[in-house]
Amino acid sequence: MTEKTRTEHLLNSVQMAHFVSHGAIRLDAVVPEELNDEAMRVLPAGVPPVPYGTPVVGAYPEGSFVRRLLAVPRIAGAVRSLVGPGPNIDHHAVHVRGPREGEAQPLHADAIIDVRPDAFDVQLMYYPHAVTLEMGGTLSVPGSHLRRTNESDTGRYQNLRGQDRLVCPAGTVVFLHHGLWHGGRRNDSDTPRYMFKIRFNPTVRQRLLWDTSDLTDPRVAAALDTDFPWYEQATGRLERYQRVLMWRALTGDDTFDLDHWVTRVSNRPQEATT
Ligand SMILES: O=C(O)CCC(=O)C(=O)O
Ligand SMILES: [Fe+2]
Repeated sequence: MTEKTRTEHLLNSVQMAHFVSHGAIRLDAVVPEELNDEAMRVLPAGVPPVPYGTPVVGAYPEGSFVRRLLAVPRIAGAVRSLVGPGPNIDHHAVHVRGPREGEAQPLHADAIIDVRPDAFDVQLMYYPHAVTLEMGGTLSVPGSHLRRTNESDTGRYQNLRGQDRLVCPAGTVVFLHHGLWHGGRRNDSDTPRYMFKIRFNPTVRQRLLWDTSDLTDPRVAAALDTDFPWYEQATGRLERYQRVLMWRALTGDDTFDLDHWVTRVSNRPQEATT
């Protein structure tokens, strides 16, 4: 085993394709109990902010709670697979949904319209305690991340078919594409719900950074082709089109396609007839 595989557990291509179609990947109960217990002592006091663009090593001292959280092999491997080595911190925050606070956050993306075709930010959301359906887990809409809406303009949408209301065991981490529509749900329980979020900015090209040994597995294309029940039929195709572009950027394979959607609209012969 190499040093890299001993300390990190990279995502595979099927998981990356899942991230590209869903806009998120969820790792259940990956944080050990001792660290979750420590989080419940540390997080209520908050984590002091750091300036935008601070490297991880500058943001969190060696041995600090957050550094040890990020060293959990499945977390380190997912961060490396999605944004690569040495990402910067965009911002972080401890999000608390207060007991019986009475309202939910409107559906939003943590971004204005972001049209980068070859880079994306990733948000880590860590839940140190178990989240029940009543406790105000994060709501998210799978497959919404490539739709290019502006921050909270989606706030008027309620109860989309296929939406995900997070219920999870302690120590669960969800990684979100920056464009995913989400929002903190209303907490109808008597317990505060904690979630620690870190947004990462990549500092390297996001290409083939994961365990690519299964790149040709047919489940990759199947995952990229996922349909979601809230999609309009035609716009659902546009989502697949966007995913093909994202997969091409991630792999460097400009021939990859799903049912010729991108190939067809890229065909612009330059040769004149003779
Ligand atoms: O608390 C949550 O579950 C989500 C928080 C969030 O999305 C935000 O504040 O931007
Ligand atoms: Fe948010």
